[in-house]
Amino acid sequence: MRLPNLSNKAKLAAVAAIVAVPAIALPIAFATKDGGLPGVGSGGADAAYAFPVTPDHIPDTPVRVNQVGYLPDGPKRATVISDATTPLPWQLKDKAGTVVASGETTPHGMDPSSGQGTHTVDFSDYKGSGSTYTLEVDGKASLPFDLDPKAYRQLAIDAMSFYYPQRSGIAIDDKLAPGYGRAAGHTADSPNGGDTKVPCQPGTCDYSLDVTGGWYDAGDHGKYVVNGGISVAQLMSSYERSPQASKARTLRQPEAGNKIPDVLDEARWELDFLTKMQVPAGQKLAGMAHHKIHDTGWTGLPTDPAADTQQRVLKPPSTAATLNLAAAAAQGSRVFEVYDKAYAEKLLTVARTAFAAAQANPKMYAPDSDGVGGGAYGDTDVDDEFYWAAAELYITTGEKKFADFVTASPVHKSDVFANAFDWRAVGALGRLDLATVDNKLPDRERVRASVVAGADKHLATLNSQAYGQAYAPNGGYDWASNSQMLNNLAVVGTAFDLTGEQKYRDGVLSGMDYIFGRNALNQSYVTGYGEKASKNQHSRWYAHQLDPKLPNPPRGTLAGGPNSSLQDEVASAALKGCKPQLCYIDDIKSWSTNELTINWNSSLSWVASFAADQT
Ligand code: 9MR
Repeated sequence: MRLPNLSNKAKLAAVAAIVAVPAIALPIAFATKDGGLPGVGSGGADAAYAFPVTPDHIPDTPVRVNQVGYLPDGPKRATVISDATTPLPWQLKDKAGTVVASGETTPHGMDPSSGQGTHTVDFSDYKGSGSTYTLEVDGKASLPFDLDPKAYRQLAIDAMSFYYPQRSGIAIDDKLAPGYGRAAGHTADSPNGGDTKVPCQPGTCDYSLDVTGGWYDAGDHGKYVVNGGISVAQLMSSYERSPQASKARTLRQPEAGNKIPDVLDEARWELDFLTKMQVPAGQKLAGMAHHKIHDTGWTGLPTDPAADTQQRVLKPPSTAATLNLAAAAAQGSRVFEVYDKAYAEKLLTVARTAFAAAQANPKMYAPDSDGVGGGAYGDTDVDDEFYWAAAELYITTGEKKFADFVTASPVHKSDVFANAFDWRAVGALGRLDLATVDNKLPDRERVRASVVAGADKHLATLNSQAYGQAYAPNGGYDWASNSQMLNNLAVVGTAFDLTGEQKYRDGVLSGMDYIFGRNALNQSYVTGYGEKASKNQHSRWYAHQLDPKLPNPPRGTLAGGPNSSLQDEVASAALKGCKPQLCYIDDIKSWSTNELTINWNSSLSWVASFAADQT
C-alpha cells in the first residue's frame, strides 16, 4: 500500500508503532489510506516529510508481495522464501484479519537470481478490493498491501512529477513541490556563471553556448544529450499511447493548467535544452549536437545545484547525441503540432538539420574514457541511433527518403528486443513507435509482429522467474536493472496495445510486483511507495542521509536497483559476492546500485501510466 500522508508528528508516531509491532500486526499501524497530494502551499522545513519515508527498521518477512497493491481484476502473485519441497498453505486476510481466500503455494525451487529457495503463490482468483490485506504463509505475514483499481493512478503522476525538481535553470517553487523548493541551478548568477556561456573543451572548438535549462541527469549536475533524448522520448511516447489519459493527468509543475498536457510541458523543458546543444549555423560542425555538458570535476555530496562552484564544460559533438536530438525533436514536432505549430516547425527543422549533420559525420563517437566530472555515455555503434532518428522523422513527415532509410537499416530486421533497451541501445524506441504510431511503412505488419514476438519473450521470462521479474540476463544484473526490466515491460505493454490480449496486460501488472517489493530483498524501489521503500538514492540535493535538513528524493523516484558489478565503494564493501538480486543497498553513496536518473524514471513513468490506464 502507499503510505498515508502524515504530519511530522503523526509520522513519528507511526514509525514508533511500526518498529514496536511484529510483522503480523503491521497493518494496524497503517490503517489509514490516503491517495491525496501533500497540501500544496504547505512548504517549509516540515514539508520535506509531507510523505512518510520508510522507517529504518521494517521487520522482515519471507512472504514477498507488491507492497503497493494489486488491481482487483489483475494478476495477484507473491513469492515465499522457503526450502520446503512440498506446498505450503497460504491465507489471504483482509484488514479485519478475516481469511478471504486460501490455497497452497507452488514450490519453485532454488532461484539463481537470489540464491533463495522459493515458492510462488497465485491468488488472482480473489477479486475483492480494500486496503491493508496481508498474505500469510506458514504462519508468517507479508507486509500489507491494497487491492485497489486505482493502485497506480497516483504513481503515474508522481513518477512524472519527478522531473520538475530535477530541472536546471529555474527556481523550484516550494508551493508546487513541497519540501523541494530551491534556488535556480546553473543560471547566470550562479557562482560558476552557470550554463549561460559554457565554453567548449579546450582544443575542440572555440565558442561558448547558452545551454541553460533541461533536467539534471541524475544525482549529479551533468546534462547529457543521449540520456535526455531517450527520457523525453519515453515521456512523449506515454503521451502518444494515451493522449486522453495524459491530458487528464495534472503534474506538479508551474505550467499545469496552461491547456497543454502537463507531460508535454515537461517534455518541452528538456527539448528546449537539447536544442541548445546543437552546434550553431556557421560553425564547422553545424547541426551536430554536443554530447554533454558538466563540471570539469565531480561535485561533492551534498551540493545544491545553485551552489556549484566548478567550471562547466561543453564536450565535443557526437553522432549518437546528434541522432538522439534528431529523434526526440522529430517526435516532439508531431506531438506539439496541435498545441503550438510554430514550435512544432522549429523542432522539425532541428531534427532534419541534426539528421543531415549526422549523415555527414557518421562516426564521431563519444569515448567511454571521458568520465571525469560527468558520465561518459560512450557509444561506438550508432546504427540503432540512425534507425531511431529515421523512424521518428518518417513517422512525423511521411517522407519516402526516411522510410527508405528505415527499411535499409541493418537494425530494421534485427532483434531489437533481445536485450533491454537503454540509452546505448535505442533501436527498440524506433521499432515501438513504428508499430504504434500511425504510418504507412510497407512492412508495418512485420514491424508490429516483431514487437509482439519481443513481448512474448519477455512474458516467458517473467512467467518463469520465481519473483516474476521481466529480466533474466546471462550472468549478473546490470547497472539499472530496475529500468531494464521496466523497459521490457513497456514492450509487453505495447503488445497489449497492439493485440488487446489479456496475457500482455497481466504480464505488465505482474512484472511491476518485483519493483514494489516482490523481490529477494523485500524492497520497494520507488520512494514513498510501499512499506519498505528506497529513500536514500544517490543525489546531491535530495541528500537527507547526509544532511537531515535536506529532503529525501521525491516520492515516485525509482532507484537504479541491483547491479552485480558493485562499482562503488559502499556496495563493494557491503555486498561482496552477492547474488544478482541482492546487489543493492539503499545508501546515498552507492551510486552504482542506488542512483536516480531521468531515464529510469521515464521507464517507470511509461509503465506506471500504462498501469494507471488499466482501471
Ligand atoms: O546509466 C549509466 C549506465 O548505463 C552506465 O553503465 C554508467 C557508467 O558509464 O553510467 C550510468 O549513467 C550515469 C551517468 O554516467 C552520469 N549520471 C548518472 C548516471 C546514472 O548512474
